[in-house]
Amino acid sequence: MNKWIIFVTFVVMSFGFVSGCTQQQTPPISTNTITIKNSAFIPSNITITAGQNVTWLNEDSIPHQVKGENGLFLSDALNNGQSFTYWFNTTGTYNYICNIHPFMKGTIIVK
Ligand SMILES: [Cu+2]
Repeated sequence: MNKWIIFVTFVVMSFGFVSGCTQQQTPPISTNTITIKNSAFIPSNITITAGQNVTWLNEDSIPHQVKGENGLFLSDALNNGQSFTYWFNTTGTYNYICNIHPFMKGTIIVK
């Protein structure tokens, strides 16, 4: 009986350990980072290779929200220190803005 309880406890703990690991997945490795600072995307124009991703990192003191042209992608409102990553698998020119401050503009060229 005691062995059975120990076994069940072990299984439950193992399961908790595994699910704990899956919840602590590290963010995907970013190949290209655009910093948001002083209400601007830096750099505002970048060229990447198809299949790469872009991460926008908000280092500004106010929230920003990245929005692709034609609604291709839309981040949450990013507070300071938060980031958004999008994969570009198809070549083309992608314009985007900040949904909160539409005067903030950028372009990603995917080759
Ligand atoms: Cu903004």
